[in-house]
Amino acid sequence: MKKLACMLLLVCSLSAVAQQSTYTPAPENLEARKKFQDLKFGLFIHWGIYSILGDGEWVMNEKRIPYDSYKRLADFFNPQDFDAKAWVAFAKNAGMKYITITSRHHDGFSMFATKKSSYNIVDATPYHKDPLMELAKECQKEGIELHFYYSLLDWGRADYAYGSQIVDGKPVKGDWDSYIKFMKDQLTELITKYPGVKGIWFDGNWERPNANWHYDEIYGLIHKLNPAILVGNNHHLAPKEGEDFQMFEKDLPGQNHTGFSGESTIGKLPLETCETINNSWGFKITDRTFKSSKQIIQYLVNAAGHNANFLLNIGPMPNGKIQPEFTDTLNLVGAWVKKNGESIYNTRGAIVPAQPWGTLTSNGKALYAHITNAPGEPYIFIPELKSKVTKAVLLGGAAVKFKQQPEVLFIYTSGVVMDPVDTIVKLTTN
Ligand code: FHN
Repeated sequence: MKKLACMLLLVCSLSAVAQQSTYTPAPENLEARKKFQDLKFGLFIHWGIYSILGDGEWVMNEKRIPYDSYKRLADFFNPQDFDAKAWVAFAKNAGMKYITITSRHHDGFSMFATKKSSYNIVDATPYHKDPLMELAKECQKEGIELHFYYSLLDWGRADYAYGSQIVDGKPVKGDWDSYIKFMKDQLTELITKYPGVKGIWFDGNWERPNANWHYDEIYGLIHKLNPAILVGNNHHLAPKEGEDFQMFEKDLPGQNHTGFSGESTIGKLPLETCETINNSWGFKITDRTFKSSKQIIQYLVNAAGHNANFLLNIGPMPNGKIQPEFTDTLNLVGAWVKKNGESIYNTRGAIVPAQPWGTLTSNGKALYAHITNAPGEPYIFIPELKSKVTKAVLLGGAAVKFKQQPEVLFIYTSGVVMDPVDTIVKLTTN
């Protein structure tokens, strides 16, 4: 009897905790979500001391470099050519509206001036400067939004105890409470010291899926410090309480080519998908598998059609420069976005399912049919279209013939010179 009463008490107190952690986004957060969706295109940057080895950000783990040996890289990290102005100009020129940069990756090295660990770019490298502060200031000046990537996983810290078994939500070794506190302290620094931070991008949950990450406290703290900050977590699962956007890695929402996205049921939050410009997140000197401007533009278009932002990753070199192959490609992408931006920025997608010929985006009364695969027939059709179309033109060009039947719209493409990247037909609806 006594046991039953205790259990009931436990159940009641647990549900009280659950209720307390129910998250109601603040009005400024809802506003920030909308703005974030409008931005559509962002630059992801993976940069850390690993770039010295030119073998990606997992090099310590993959090459089994002992932590104490790996740490020596800090001594050689001196990115004299880092120029926040050049990076922000690079993003703007490509048509990107926000930057998400690694503040700390799985190697545990902090790329910012933190008081919570001496293993950071200011204290542990001959560079002695804080690139994230310079970037934050430049982003603010140039109207580019800034998000910080933050790794939950840490290969080196004793309190994280990488490799430890998880029992009752905690690693058996290490000191979980100390690690959670450390993260909260660093996040506080990132949010309170750096101007204009708009989002936190967590990663690494998947390494300890059964751990209690104390997200109620961590997300609660972030929103307490700044209710408008958008929290996202690359856990590859359905969104959790307290998150403000949902991300997909190397997959469009609903796809699962990577095997990561199987449990990522699409929620109601703003969506984002990230992809690499070659095949690496961090700088990899041997990786020449550069995506073409056409592939990148079509990924952006398809992401928008799936109602998602596109976060395109680059891994800058250890000297702080961006390799010329990336600049060349993104110059072309930028020129395309400049010309066709009205069909991407501020739009929403998921209007109809993806079609064999391409996808649709919308903005108010305008619909944009993006024909990225030339149709076999001299027409395309858009099914399930509820609104009445009154006009169809090539974006910035001549009229296009169309016929609307109940819930199906035919757009006739004979005589239309198809663009191998994206033929955009702008439809006006009433
Ligand atoms: O392990 C990381 C990887 O290094 C990179 O940061 C990507 C970016 O989405 N996320 C993890 C893999 O899911």
